[in-house]
Order: sequence, then structure tokens, then C-alpha cells
Amino acid sequence: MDLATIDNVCASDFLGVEYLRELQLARLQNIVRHAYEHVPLFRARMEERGVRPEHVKTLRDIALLPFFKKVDLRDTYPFGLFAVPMSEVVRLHASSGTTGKPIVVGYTREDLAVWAEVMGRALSGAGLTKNDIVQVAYGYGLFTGGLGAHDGVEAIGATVVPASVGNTQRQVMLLRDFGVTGICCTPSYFLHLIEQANAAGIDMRELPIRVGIFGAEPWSQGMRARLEQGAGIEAFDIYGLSEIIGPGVAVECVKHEGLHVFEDRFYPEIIDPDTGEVLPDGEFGELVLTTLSKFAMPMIRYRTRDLTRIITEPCKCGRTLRRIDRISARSDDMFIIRGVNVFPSQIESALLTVEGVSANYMIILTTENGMDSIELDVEINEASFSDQVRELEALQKRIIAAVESVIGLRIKLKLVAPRSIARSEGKAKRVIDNRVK
Ligand code: DLL
Repeated sequence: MDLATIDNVCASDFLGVEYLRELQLARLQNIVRHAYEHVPLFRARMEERGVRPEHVKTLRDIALLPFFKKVDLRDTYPFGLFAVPMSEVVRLHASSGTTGKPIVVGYTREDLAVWAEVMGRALSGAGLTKNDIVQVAYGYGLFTGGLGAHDGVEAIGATVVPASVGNTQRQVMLLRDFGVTGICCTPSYFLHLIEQANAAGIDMRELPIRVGIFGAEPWSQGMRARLEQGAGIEAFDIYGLSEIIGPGVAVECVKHEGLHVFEDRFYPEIIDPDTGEVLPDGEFGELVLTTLSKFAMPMIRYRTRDLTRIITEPCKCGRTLRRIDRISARSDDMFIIRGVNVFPSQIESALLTVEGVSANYMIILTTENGMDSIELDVEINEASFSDQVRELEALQKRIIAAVESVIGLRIKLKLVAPRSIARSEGKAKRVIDNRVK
């Protein structure tokens, strides 16, 4: 990126690498000491391993520290991993997960400032400034998406429209009437907004909106093309998770070649999910994150279950922050059909290479005659709906060929009418598992 265009981008994105590593080490030592002194479970795990905070002398020594997992948050529900008294905690968020109690996270006032800072850096990197009007259509509430994005928009001095999710017609009206130039929401919800706008006779490409900050769920390059072309915008992938802070752990820059991790705040490692061994940069595995400056609930070596790799080559944008590849899957999203491992994101990637299909689909897993199988329901778009049977059959064949060649399994495909698959407002649900267990 030309330096003249980065005046609004936080200087922390461009620190010299040597200084950055020193800063990371100092912050790591500090947070490890803080967690050791205030989180009984962390201290117990350190003692089990015979490790003390002063053993962390270099960044590599992070490998001495124990891992933490979602189950640790569940087991210590609600506040067991907090490292400050409640009087210092100014906000709580929670994430529901699939079963039982939610996991709860807390923030001090300083933690919120760090969160607003990283979100501000994310939005600035996408070219948003105080002259922009940004609609936040992630859910507000216990979910971190809404308030996290909100604070970031305010941090850069842009105008925030706190729309939250739902009432899609009104969202479209606000986008148009307020002259909104940027939006933060899930990619699946933005697809829905484009559809609703079209149905109301509004062509989003003619509106001022030019930037979308999309995350909270995996999305493919094919989805990117549909969102960018459908609304005439530039789409940025943003990653984060409640346990670490919320949105704003990593984000794409204008080069769109991976997501820069805000490494001065979050330390990334990639491990082999089966052995826990740290993998060299460049290899795919499970992302492990350590919060370097979050005090209400420090997270040390948190196993995210998200699969990616660290990209070490310097980015053309000039940021010194290392990048991760877009998160294409979570290790616990994977399903095994007749011995073959399949990720929903593989199916989306293959499906959206086919022209004439909408990006609305549902994967249904069933058991027939004792065998597990995959049914894929795909909505056809209005244009294909009126096609001749012969054309629909050809489309069907193209989809089957594209998907089967990627996953290496036979699938059952059902083309369904436009708008017959339920739209989600938050994270899209893409898989229904009806298998006999
Ligand atoms: O989804 C935080 C967030 C809000 C991120 C808004 C980005 C935008 P959780 O509900 O705790 O927090 O879910 C975190 O969502 O471990 C990933 O599996 C997935 N995820 C988040 N962002 C992405 C992304 C928020 N850009 C979990 N690509 C994470 C793929 C993502 N998966």
C-alpha cells in the first residue's frame, strides 16, 4: 500500500519485526504472570507441568505452557477463568454453542479499549474513515459481533448505524436512505440483504455502499464473488472468537491474500490437532491463540478448533503482521461419510463454481439402508427457475460433477425453488444431520 494512503491506519500494523517480537515477549511474560497469579486453573496446570512464569524467556517458550479448550470455559462456568475482581469487569458477552450452558467472557475497561483499537485497525485497513457511514448488522447482545463492530466504527470516527440483525426490509431502507457506505454482518446475511433489495426493486450496485466486513462464519471465494458483484462492493474477511475477544483477531487488507493477525495483541500458533505438536509456519493445522493484553479473562494457548496455516511471506500492503489463510473449516464441523472426511466449506466452494446456482444451499446427512449419505439441496435462481427441464437437468449434472469431484463421494442433489431454504440472520446453518446414530 502506498504510504500516502495509510494515514488513518494504526502504526501498530507496521512495526519493525524485531520490535514487534520484543513487544510480544514482554506482553506474553506479563499476561502469563497475571494469569498464574489470578486464575487457579491456569496455576494448577502450570504446576502439574512444573512450569513457572519466569521460565518464559523467549517466545518459543510459549510451548511450555498448557493448552486451554472450550470445555475449560464450560467447566468453570460462569466466571471461573476471570483474573480480576468483578468490580473491574465492565462488560460480559457469551456464546451459546450447541449444547448446554453458554461460555461467558468478560472485559475490563482497558480490554474494551484494546478491542475497539483492533476493530478500528480492521476497519481502517479496509479503507473506512471518519467520512463513512457504517451499518452494523451483526447481532447486538451477548454475541460479540454487534457491539464489537460498533465500538470499532466509533473508534475511527465513522458514523455507526446500530441496526443489529433482523427486519431485513428496514435494513435495506436504512442502507439506501442513510447513504450507508460500509456494512458489517455475516456473509450469509448480506446475501439475504441483496436478495431483499432486489425483490424491492433496489439495485445495491447503485447505492453508495462500497465496503463489506464479513465474518463469524466460513465463506468461500465463490461467495465473495457473489457478494461483491451483487452489491458492487469490496468484501473483507474478518475473523475472531468470543474466547479471544470477539471480532477483530485477524482481518484482510486490501490485497485480500490472507488475514493479518493483530499479533501485537494475539499470538498465533498452528498445532497438529491430534498430537498438539507445534507445526512450522506454512503448515495447515489448528489455530491456537494467546491473548497478549487482555486482563479480565486472559486466554493462554487457546485451541480454537479452526483450521488454517500461517503465511509468513511479507504482504504487499507493507504490514509486518503475519497472516493466516482464510478459515475454511473447523475441525468439529467435519463429518465422516463412508470413511471420507468432508467439510461443509468444500461443498460450498465446489457448488459456487457452477454458474446459475444461488448461494443458498443445505446439506442434509441421512442414513439409507444402513449407509450414510449426503443430500444437497440447492436453490435455483429465478432465471433458471423458468428454464426448460432439459436445461435444469444439465445444471443438475454440472453441480453433481463439481461437488463429487471435490469430495470424492456420490451425492443426491435436489434443486429446490427460489427462496425455499430458510435464511439466517446470524451464522448460517448449512448442515442438517439426520443420520441414525
Ligand atoms: O463469531 C466473532 C465474530 C463476530 C467474528 C463477527 C467475526 C465477525 P463466536 O460466536 O465465538 O465469535 O464464534 C467464533 O466463528 O471459532 C470460527 O469457527 C467462526 N468464525 C468467525 N469468523 C470467521 C471467519 C464470533 N471470518 C467462531 N471465517 C470461530 C470462518 C469464522 N469462520
